[in-house]
Amino acid sequence: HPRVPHPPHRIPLLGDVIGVSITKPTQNAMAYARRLGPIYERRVLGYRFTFVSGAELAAELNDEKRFRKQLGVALEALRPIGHDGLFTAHNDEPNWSTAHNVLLPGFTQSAMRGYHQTMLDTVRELTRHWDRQCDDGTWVAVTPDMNKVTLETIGRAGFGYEFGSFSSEEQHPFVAAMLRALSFAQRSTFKIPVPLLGGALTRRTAQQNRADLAYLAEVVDEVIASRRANPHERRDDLLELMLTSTDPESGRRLDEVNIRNQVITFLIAGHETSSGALSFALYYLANHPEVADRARAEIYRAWPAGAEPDPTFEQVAKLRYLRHVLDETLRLWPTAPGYMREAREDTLIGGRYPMKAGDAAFVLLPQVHRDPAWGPDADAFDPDRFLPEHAHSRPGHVYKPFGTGIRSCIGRQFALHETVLALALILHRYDLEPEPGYRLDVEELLTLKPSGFRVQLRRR
Ligand code: MNH
Repeated sequence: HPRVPHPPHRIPLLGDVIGVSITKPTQNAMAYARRLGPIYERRVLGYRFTFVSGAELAAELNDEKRFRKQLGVALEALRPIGHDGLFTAHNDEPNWSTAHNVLLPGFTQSAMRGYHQTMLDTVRELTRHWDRQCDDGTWVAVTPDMNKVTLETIGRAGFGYEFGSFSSEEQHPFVAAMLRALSFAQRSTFKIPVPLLGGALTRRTAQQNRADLAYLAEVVDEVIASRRANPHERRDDLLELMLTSTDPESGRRLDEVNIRNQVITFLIAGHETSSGALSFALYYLANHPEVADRARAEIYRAWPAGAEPDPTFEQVAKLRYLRHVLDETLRLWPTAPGYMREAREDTLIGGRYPMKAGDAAFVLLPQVHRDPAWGPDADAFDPDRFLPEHAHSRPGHVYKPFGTGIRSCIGRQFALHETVLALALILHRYDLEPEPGYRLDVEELLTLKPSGFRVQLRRR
């Protein structure tokens, strides 16, 4: 069998540490993929990482019959935050299937209908906030405001809890604690202090991390307690499902500790990635006026210009072009930049690279989504790729911004509805003037987000 390519300059013991980036690992892995090809291996401090970025190999890894999710070191490092919550649970942990079954009814189409009004109210808080910064030359920082929208949305729609993000200029302390905890987790991936990799874990940061985790748990306990204190306010939401329903398959219910783990998981998984998706979409819309105009034409057909739109669930679901804008955004910048897949049995991938049962490879989505199989203009932003009549020119089984198989994203429909709704109201109401000279700077903290992207808003 041929050897899997690896970077030149392998150092004894340390391995391929030259060029490792702790702050931008995904973009770093993408740069190596461009040099080393559709599959390559990196060894760092005794760990071996295989990166797959070619469409054909990725399609194999996505096959549930041969492969399944593995947490890998990155998600293992998140266990102190998510424990056995859905995202960080091992495949065979009983709480995974119990929680999956208990929560599924919270993600049906009829459940989405139930969240629609809450999502709409939250976006209207954003536009009220933005109306105050319109037409006066203010540069509005996009990503922090998208964080506010998506945190409020999952808090209110999922758990009936308001963070009050729009009543203060500052981000909610939950967000600050969460970001520090994620950053600590990212830096603790290699379990040993590696100042060499930019990740000095001092006693002070460890102490801060303990305080942050305790604070996250405290907020979540308050979310749960406020529901328990108002039992008459029964709602159709995720918290109600977890507190009251039984897994029809096993007859089991979720215990107190696991519910807390799920709430933390949902508050993080349910807002970080959607916020990045909205921010990247606004970046592309602001920089492609012809795309924004086409999206507006569709939006104004539903809600004529000049009047306040009052979107229904069905109208939002019918915004096909805007949906393609989002699909294309998540092709170029899938905000969850990949996932690990482990072999169920000994196998060969690409017919020639052996993987033993339990061996894993990381599917490097942004690179898979730019494979030459997407065409010669794979790096260009073009929402029309997602027109049904162009399906034949897209490679099969590799467009996976929401992951693949049984462990794929449970919140996919939730994310699509909230983001399309938000983009529709924003485009209906404002022209977006991007800051001249801004070059896309993608910030990484497990998820990807545009950093420092600002716009001037003009009321239409
Ligand atoms: Mn989400 C899993 C991407 C929005 C809740 N999500 C995943 C995975 C990807 C992903 C990829 C699979 C990871 C893996 O295989 O290791 N998620 C996204 C993206 C968006 C998103 C790109 C927005 C855009 N996710 C959301 C929202 C919620 C959510 C919104 C909640 C309301 N996601 C989850 C949960 C899981 C998950 C929970 C874990 C599911 C499981 O393993 O059972």
